[in-house]
Amino acid sequence: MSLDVYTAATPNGWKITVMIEELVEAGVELPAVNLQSVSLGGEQFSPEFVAICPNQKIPAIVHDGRAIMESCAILQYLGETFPSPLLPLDGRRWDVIPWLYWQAANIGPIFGNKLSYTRYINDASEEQKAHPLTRFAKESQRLLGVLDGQLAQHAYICGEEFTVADIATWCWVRSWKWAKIDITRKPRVMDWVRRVRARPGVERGVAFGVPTDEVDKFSAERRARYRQGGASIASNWALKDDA
Ligand SMILES: N[C@@H](CCC(=O)N[C@@H](CS)C(=O)NCC(=O)O)C(=O)O
Repeated sequence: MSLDVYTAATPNGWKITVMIEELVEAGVELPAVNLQSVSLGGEQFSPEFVAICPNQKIPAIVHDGRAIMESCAILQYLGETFPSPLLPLDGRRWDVIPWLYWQAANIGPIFGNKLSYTRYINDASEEQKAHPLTRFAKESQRLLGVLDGQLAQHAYICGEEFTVADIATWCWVRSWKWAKIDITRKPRVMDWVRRVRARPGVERGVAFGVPTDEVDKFSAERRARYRQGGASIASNWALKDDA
């Protein structure tokens, strides 16, 4: 029985490759993992991919004949199917699950929108972008304050153990420079970003789809490629065609 992972080199995609590598680090025996790179230049709309992921976005997995979409649902599924400290299955589960939902409902959309307005949206004027940019920048800072509050109490978001909530949140917060979201005024958040990055499983997970010397940096060529791909996603050309 294999585990098929449909992903790409993006924050939501890396959540799953990091999770797989962290499960390996935790000593879990996984089935053969089959990583499939999905080109976000349009492959996400192909009938084959939509049959697996009706929402037309990576990541998605197929395990044991079951297709699952939504990165945080996948983290929960993998955490429950392959038990490890990454998702406790006793009462402490409820220390973690709300923070996984928090990431999915807050950090992902807000950081994602801040990134889109900062780097990708190219069919709106600076004036049109000003209000959403301010709103997403302010809300990002509020969310960083919430994260900081958790890290003031313990080493990781939900306690002293590294969990799926850290994986989900870190994969977005680590891209703070790319999204131009200043975390430098939050030393605890900065420390956590570095501490998580130093984990061998994380190191291997974020290397997916990226040249070895560009894991934490963007070359000019990769910046241009991301801008182009991101612009078509942020401006939703596929939906415009239907209008
Ligand atoms: N809520 C979804 C968001 C997934 C998502 O936005 N994926 C992006 C890449 S990070 C994507 O596939 N974009 C392609 C598109 O929007 O067409 C999740 O957490 O899985």
